[in-house]
Amino acid sequence: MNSMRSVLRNVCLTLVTAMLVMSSFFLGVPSAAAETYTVKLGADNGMLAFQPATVTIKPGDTVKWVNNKLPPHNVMFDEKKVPADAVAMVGELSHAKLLMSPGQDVETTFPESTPPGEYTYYCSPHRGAGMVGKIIVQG
Ligand SMILES: [Cu+2]
Repeated sequence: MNSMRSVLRNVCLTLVTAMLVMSSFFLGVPSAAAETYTVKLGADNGMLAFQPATVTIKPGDTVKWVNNKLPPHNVMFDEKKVPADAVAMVGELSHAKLLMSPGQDVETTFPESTPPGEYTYYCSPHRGAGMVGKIIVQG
């Protein structure tokens, strides 16, 4: 009888330990998985535009720009059109190198510390033609 009790106690302890380990594992996983959004450089219809022109993301997400029509293009965040506390990040968010061939891509992962707000960017060769896009980072 005693040995039966101690076996039961051991089983209970093992179960409780397992549940604690599992719950701490689940707590460590971020609530929402990071996502990747794709933006085309040069619209399918041949317009000098980012497609889509506006993308809404959360900190931790990634934006991937894929060279499409009418290259060369690049991705330059405008330090005058990002949140004031994000001006120092403009360099690391941007991709100054021109993408020459269709299918080439660059991507930016917005760090968890990215201040929420609107981030306007442009393509250097086509800024005058209105090739401007926007990333909205949610809080
Ligand atoms: Cu361009």
